[in-house]
Amino acid sequence: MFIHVIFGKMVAQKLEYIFKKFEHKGEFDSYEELASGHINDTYLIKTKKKPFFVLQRINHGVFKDVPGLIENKVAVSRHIQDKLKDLSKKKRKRRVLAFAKTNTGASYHKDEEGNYWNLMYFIDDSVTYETVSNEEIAYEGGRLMGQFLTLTSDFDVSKLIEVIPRFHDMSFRYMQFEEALKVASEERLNKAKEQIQLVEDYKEEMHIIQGLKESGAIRTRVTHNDTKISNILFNTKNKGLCVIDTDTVMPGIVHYDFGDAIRTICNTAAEDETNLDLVEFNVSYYKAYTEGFLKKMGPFLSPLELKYLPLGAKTMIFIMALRFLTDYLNGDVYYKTKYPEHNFDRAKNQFKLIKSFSERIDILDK
Ligand code: GN1
Ligand code: MG
Repeated sequence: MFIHVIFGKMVAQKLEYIFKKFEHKGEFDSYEELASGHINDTYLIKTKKKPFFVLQRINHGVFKDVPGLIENKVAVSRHIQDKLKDLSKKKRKRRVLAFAKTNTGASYHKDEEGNYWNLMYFIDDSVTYETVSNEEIAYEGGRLMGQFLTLTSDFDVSKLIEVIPRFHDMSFRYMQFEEALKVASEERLNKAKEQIQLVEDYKEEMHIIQGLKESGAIRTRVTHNDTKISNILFNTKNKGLCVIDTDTVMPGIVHYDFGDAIRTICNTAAEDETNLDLVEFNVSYYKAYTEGFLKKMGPFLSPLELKYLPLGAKTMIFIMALRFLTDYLNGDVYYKTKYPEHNFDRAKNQFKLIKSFSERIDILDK
């Protein structure tokens, strides 16, 4: 208990110190850790008088070019802000992330230990979900993600750096998996036998979209690349408000943005639920999300892009299963984990979801 209090105070002091490096009118009051991410450290900074802020330490072990990452997301936010200029200032502030500058005019602060920080304005009266409980939320999630992609569709994609090269590249993820097989402990290899076999079983089908991308048949766009449900802010009436966590905004294909949202919205349980009987693919949420998504994004898609959206969803679930499994085999070096088998549980969960998806969705619905 005592240790916790001391630790909490030290963290608060550090956060206050970093917070003061940025230009704003806020006076630090307290902080709360927002612990849902697996990579960065994120804190809600409560001030004596609103607005509140979100302060984030970007994991520079995972993101090799943090200044480039921050330039990407600030530029994309500005682009959206410009597009929304017909809205009142108050409304616009709720629809797109706004980043604070440091006292020296930069978009990030690098501290004495070499950590990178960025500060955003917190969007008040908003909620996020880890799982979806009704079709309206699924529909609104789709509408908002579709809107994000339409608003960024005229942003010059060549201006964005690839924050993590080959992020959703199946051949790359497969190669990492094969490397992990070589270094994994006997114990973990044995435990994961069934899942390792599943990777082999799905391999060919899961490379189809990669092939279409490489041949140029599917175009590269500005994409978000981490469109899980918890990265969509809703207002208190469950209307989609703002897409958050734009760290991985970079060139990509529409299928993975569609797919990652489906992966989380249509899972009847959280991605690390261990009771696999609770993990099912919810088809009515799939339909609702797709309807909302296509309402905005439909006119922007080619027939081929459209045709492969369902396979994109399946592929995205598989990529996550593969990445969680790979990290488990590597000894949990990438994702934050709360207990030793956490990554394995996440992988099993995703494999169960693909199974349920395959039973319920015709991937090339003609
Ligand atoms: C990571 O940290 P977070 O939760 O925003 C990961 C995503 C995964 C997600 C799984 C840079 O995102 O790709 O989909 O976990 N981000 C990175 O929940 O690897
Ligand atoms: Mg993220």
